[in-house]
Parts: sequence; structure tokens; C-alpha cells
Amino acid sequence: MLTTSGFANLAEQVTARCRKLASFSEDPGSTKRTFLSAPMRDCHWEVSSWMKALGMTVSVDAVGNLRGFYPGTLPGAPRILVGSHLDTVPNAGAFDGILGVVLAVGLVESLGDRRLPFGIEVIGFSEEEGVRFDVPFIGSRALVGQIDQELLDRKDDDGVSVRKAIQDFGLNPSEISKAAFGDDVLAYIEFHIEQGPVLEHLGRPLGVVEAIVGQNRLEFTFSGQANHAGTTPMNLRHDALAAAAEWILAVENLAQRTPGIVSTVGFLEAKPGATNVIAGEARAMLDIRHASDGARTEAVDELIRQADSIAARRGVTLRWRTLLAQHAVAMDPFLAAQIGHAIQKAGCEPHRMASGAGHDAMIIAEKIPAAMIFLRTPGGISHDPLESVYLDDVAKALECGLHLLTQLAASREFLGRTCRA
Ligand code: HGY
Ligand code: MN
Ligand code: MN
Repeated sequence: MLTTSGFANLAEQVTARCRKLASFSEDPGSTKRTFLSAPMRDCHWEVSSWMKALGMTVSVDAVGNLRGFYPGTLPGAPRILVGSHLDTVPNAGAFDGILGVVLAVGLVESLGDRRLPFGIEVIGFSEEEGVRFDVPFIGSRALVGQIDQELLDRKDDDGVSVRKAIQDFGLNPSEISKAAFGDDVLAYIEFHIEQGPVLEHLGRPLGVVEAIVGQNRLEFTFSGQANHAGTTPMNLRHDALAAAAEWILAVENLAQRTPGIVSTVGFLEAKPGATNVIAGEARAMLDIRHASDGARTEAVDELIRQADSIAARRGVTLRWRTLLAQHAVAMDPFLAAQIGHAIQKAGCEPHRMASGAGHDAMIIAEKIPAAMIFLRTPGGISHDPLESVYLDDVAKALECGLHLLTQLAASREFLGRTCRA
């Protein structure tokens, strides 16, 4: 087992690598790396070099997931998957997603060529945030065989389809089915920053995720009548942007009075978008989440009703569509308990919690046991350049990870599990 200073050095390397990868961006001066964009190629090259240096075999699957395999003691041994996503939101921090990939490579390094009764496949998912095509989890959905024609036909703002983006990256969409994992997978483990204030508030470096809340993403388009801002009396307007604005306040109001609901309109686009023109069209994107699927779907129905009534009262028409309806997902109780023990062996007190952020683990959990370890987020800030981690917490996460691997390698219950896929 590595010494404390060994974990500290590894943590320095992991953190420095995350900051280096953050410079691979579509936007100079900030971090934005979306599905199969040009900087994703640089990211693949860099992470692959770290994987190859550890003797891992590296491949890229047909949706651009980067996959590095560290074999187990025996040929044909089962495997565990450890990873997270390589893509980012616009103006991102340096750790959301990518920390889980780089830390997994660090975990393989911490084994020091030691082999386990299972192989370790480190996965960097090509797309989790849903920025380029407004639909998240393309990378992990390929692993569980959930890529359909509707998704492949979706187009980005430049009219490029998912299928074309895959071809442009030099990959073959007809090979997507091969990205699905086989029947040799025992578990999926994801390290991720908490992206919220809970662990910092409690003074805990690491958390055990018990469940990931469900989320819906919907697009609402209000269509009114564009007109002259100076000559159109207030009582004769059909202002699409004013209708959207009234509805956005209703979104906030419903969340404030409904315990456990968080809802956000993070995107609003007005057309034609000129100061002296009443907006003829306003497009708003809703993100709404709750730990209970019933409460979430009830809130979505209420917000659709409210949008309808605001539009009707203002002589504006409404159309809406669902982009994502993801139910809440529980993490594997056995793995969560093992993570709790491993956190204690690393000298920390584990905190069991739900995740308000969505993660690839919620997709993978549809097919195989999945679990997550959270690292404390200083200031609770994420999806922003201020996002950070404490070096000591990264060292503790590595130490916890090594304990977890050792525990699973010695667990007859775990090794005796039949692999599902
Ligand atoms: O939006 C989320 O929940 C995550 O950051 N993709
Ligand atoms: Mn994110
Ligand atoms: Mn993430």
C-alpha cells in the first residue's frame, strides 16, 4: 500500500493533469469541450498516453468513449468499470467529470503492477452534459445499448447530426452496438466532485452516494407577434418574451414552495432579438429535479399547465417537448457499504447522501451495479471556473479507492456475483 506521501504525490499529479486537460477547449480562455469536438481529440491523446504508460490497452469506441483496460490476474477474468465523463459545460471548471477519469488512471498507477482477480476498465465518456445536442449521456447510453435512430438524427446548432459528428471524428456509427459492455462486468464505480455545499458544510472530504435524483429537461417555445417597440400600445401586444419571463418566475415560485424540487431555466433565446422589436418568439430550456419521481412528474405537469394558461391569457401560442425524462436511480447497496468501509480505512468519516447532479452512473446502473464516491467541493461551486478540489481530499479519494479495490478483490460475495449486461 502506498504511503501517505505516495498518495499525496499521486494527488498532485491527478490535480495537475485535470488542470492541463482543462486547457483543451473550444473557447480560448475558458473551458468548453463538447461531444467529439476538436479538443476532445487532444484530450484522448493525453489521457491515452497516461494509460499506455501503465501498460493499459487503449481503444476508442464508436461514440468516442475512451477506454483503457488493465487486465486481472487471469485471462478471461471479469472486470470492473471505473470512470466518468470527458466533456464539459461551457465556461466549465477543471474537475467535473474529468477528475473521475484521471483519478481512475491514478488508481491503476497506485496498484504498482499488482494484479487483481478482476480487470479494471477505465472509461472516459464522450458526452454526459448534453451541451452540443441538448441530450445528455450519449457516451454511457452507448454502453447500455440505448442509442437509437432518433438520437443519431438529432442536430446541433450548425445542423450537424450526431451520426455526422461521429463520422467527422473518424468513427463508424454502424459499430455503435459494439460499444455495449459484455457479460463480464461486475460493477461500475465513479469518483466525482459533489458539485454542491453538503460535504464542505459537514467538514467531510468524501461522501457515499446512495441515490441520484431524477431529472427532466424540456424545451418551451412561446410564439407571439413581433412588432415595433415604439408604436405598439401595451394592450395590443403578444410579447413572447414577456410571456416566457412570467412563466420563468412561475417555475421559480413552484420550486420555492415545493420541498425537494430544484428547477432552473438556464437558457432563454428571444427572436428576432433586437432592442426595438417586441419578441415574436422565446425559447426556454427547463431543468427540473427531485429525489421522488412522482413529485418530479407532478411538478412538470403543473409547469406545463401554467405555461399554457400564461400563453392563452397573453394571446401567445405554446409548444413544448421533452428532451430528457430520467427517473431517480439508487446506487448498489453492497458497493455503497464497501465504499463506506473504504472511506473509514482512509481515515475519514463517510457521509451518505443523494446526488442532485445527474451522472453516468445513473445510466450504467440500469444494467450493472453502480456506485459513486463524492469529493468535497470547496465553496460548493461547480459548472464554473471557480470549481476546485482540495489536494488532501484527492489523496484520500485515492487511498479510499485502493482500499475499495482490495476489499472487492477479497470479497467472495462480490466475486461470486454473476455478471449482468
Ligand atoms: O447537470 C448535471 O446534473 C450534470 O452536471 N451533468
Ligand atoms: Mn456537469
Ligand atoms: Mn459531471
